[in-house]
Amino acid sequence: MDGKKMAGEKAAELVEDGMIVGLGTGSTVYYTIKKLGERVQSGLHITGVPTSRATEKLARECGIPIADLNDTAQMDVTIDGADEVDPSLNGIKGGGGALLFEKLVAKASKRNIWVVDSRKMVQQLGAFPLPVEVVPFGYKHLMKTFEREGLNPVLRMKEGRPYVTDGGHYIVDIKLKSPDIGAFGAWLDGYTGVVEHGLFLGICDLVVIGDGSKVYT
Ligand code: ABF
Repeated sequence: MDGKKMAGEKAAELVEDGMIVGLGTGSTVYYTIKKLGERVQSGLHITGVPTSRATEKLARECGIPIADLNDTAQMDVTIDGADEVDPSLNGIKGGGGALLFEKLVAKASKRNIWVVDSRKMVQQLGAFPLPVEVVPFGYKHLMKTFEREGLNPVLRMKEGRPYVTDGGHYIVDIKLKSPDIGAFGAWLDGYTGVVEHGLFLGICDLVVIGDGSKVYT
């Protein structure tokens, strides 16, 4: 069986009646949302807070009641995907382009669960390029700075144009060079024009890993 499907469906079992659930973005949490939709059809009462337009569309198609983050004080649990996860449960997210809204929902959640297939588990973050969400105005100046730092910045494109996030920003993928990921994240946070980055540090509480034959947590 597909490890993504295993992990996604297993995490859906952790949702209890009456919960407010942050709904992540991507092809693994897709299975979580589908399974939650089935449970809603069988009588589960939850409210979903989506992290992207794509997830909102999927959740509505699955019959999951939706609320906006601004109308929600706190999520009981948020279930999301990730691109890389290290042994400390720090991760890189944003390969799907939803990192800003994902981090906003995650930081407003009592508990964060990531669903991944086993290939996402790494000893050290950085093989996956780090997504950095930037303001389009003057982004070329920021890219020049990243180039000077040897970070190999690449503007994310879609259909021949710069990819535009749900928040209206661009994404620049860079090389995570520093072994001190905390300091690197703080350095990025300090740059005018950087809206958010895909280092999710100290956020994840539990990873559900599907390896095709079984699920690990
Ligand atoms: C999303 O899930 C993104 O942050 C991350 O890039 C993606 C992983 O996608 P998938 O589950 O499709 O591999 O949260």
